[in-house]
Amino acid sequence: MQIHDRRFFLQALSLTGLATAVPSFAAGKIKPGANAVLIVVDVQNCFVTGGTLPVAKGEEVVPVINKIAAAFQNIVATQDWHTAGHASFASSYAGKKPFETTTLKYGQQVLWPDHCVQGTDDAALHKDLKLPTAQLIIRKGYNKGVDSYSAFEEADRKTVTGLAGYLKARGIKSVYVTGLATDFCVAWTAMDARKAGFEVSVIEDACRGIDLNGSVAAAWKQMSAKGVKRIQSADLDLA
Ligand code: VGL
Ligand code: ZN
Repeated sequence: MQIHDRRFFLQALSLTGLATAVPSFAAGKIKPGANAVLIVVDVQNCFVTGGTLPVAKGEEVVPVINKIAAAFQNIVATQDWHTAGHASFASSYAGKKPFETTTLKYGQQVLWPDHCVQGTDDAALHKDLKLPTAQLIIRKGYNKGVDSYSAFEEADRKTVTGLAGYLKARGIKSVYVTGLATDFCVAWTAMDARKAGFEVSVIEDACRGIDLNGSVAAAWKQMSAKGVKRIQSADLDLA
């Protein structure tokens, strides 16, 4: 039977409601190869329930990412890794409250509760995250005066983390981004990966957002304008 015929056959079956009895052929699913990397962004205690900057339902990404990870030969995790008294903390400024903004040398900065301070349990990766094959952990946001949502470059848009060079040196062409938070570190990482010349997909159900004044919708719009693909974990061939 030709592929074409098989598809027609499956369609016909689904019309009769019989398709559930037929095993999936994973037709058209994405199989990440040796030149693909999974980036797991900031799945840390600080960003889940009980953390210092909890993302609503942030912990729900953990089982999804654990499942996806099996399909990747290359995995990089990131950790938000701030100094105490960091410039992105509202507590560093008299009269400022979390989620207000300020202007720093490099531009607008959202001010956050103190979070992900280096070496604290709050900054540790979530205990249920299972990435035994991860090859690199990139820590970011460790320069006291500069934030870094992106795993590629800091908010001054000058200081790089080295991740682009690492991925290129290893022959990586496609980047799949997951983790927390959709509208900040995931989106900035995905857009910077595009800027660095990679093919980029964000796996939506493996991410959760903070959503300040519609920032999740805005982030998807910006990502899409930059050629970032929006996919679901079900689009991957996890066989
Ligand atoms: C993040 C706000 C502040 C993130 C990190 O991981 O998305 N958001 N620091
Ligand atoms: Zn941070």
